Amino acid sequence: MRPPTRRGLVASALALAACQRVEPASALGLPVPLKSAAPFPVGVAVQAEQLADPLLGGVVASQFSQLTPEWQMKMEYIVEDNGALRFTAPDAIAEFGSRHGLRLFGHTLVWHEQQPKAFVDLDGTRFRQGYANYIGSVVGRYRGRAVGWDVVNEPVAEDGDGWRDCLWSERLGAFEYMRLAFELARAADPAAVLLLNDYNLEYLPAKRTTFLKLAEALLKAGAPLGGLGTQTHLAVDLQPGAITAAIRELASLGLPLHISEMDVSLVRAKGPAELGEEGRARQRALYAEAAHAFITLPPAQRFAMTFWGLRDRDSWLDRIDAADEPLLFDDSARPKPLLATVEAALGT
Ligand code: 9MR
Repeated sequence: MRPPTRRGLVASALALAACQRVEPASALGLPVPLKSAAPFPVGVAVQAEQLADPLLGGVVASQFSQLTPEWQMKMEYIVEDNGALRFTAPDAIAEFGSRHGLRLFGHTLVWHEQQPKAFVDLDGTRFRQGYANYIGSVVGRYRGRAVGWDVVNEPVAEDGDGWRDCLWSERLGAFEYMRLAFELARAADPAAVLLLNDYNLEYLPAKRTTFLKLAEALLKAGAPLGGLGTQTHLAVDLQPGAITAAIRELASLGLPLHISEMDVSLVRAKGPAELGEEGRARQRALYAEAAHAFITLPPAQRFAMTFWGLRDRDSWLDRIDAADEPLLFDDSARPKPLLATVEAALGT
């Protein structure tokens, strides 16, 4: 769960958001905006307090066309210990998106890692009712504003041997908790695109196969599954061609795809530390391969390509190892050469 210190930061940042303004892209010395270079939505993971900062808000509004709340639309933020729901930060993110013409993408309704106390304490019927209330309330609140949702996040076991056990599967059934989540989300917002999202799909072909079989089973059961999310958290030792193979295979069901959380770690590679020029060259190549694989999909299958944070210092990877530089913008929110690499791979 989130340490209280970070939660505490949000309230003061949100107060700032009320008088927020954004800097024009030209004032930041930015190249062609990324969102103009891509013929599909380009997303970024954000936190409300970042958007309240004029510099960061300006870069986000000028470069991107879609927002994913990095953690403030998860149960860890929304569900209070007494079961009350709070929406201050996600509302601020949604409001920023409306004001600046960016799409909002909801992340994430049901995730094995998030098991709030308020749910653990509920017994049988009340658990199911609480589940329905949660999904209905959250999706319903952003009805007409969120273009889509990660309905179930990371359901597949790493070795591809079935699905993960979690509070939701134990109380509602291993398949039923997922099917039901899609049904409830559809009832709360008939227009939102509802996705199944998972990670390591380019590293682990067996996991990918199980993920696709799960998607097929959901469709067969009548679940309103509208797209597949492949998180694309990479390290620079990923073999060339692996992303392309994954994207092609995931596209084989014909559903829209979301590269939903892309970053490329320099330091998580399994070999020796890759902070040198060779690691950076591999990082550029992986970003280029992902952009190229995505743009060569049929247009109707390009839901969006989302980067998991703006600045390197914002990244979850930097909290693990501050030497990492996984994103497209440096610690001062200046575009790195990687941004031009991505734009070149998109054909601009
Ligand atoms: O980057 C997110 C980090 O700030 C949060 O503390 C964490 C828990 O909410 O989630 C991180 O994002 C994860 C995403 O929601 C699901 N895929 C893996 C991401 C990185 O851990």
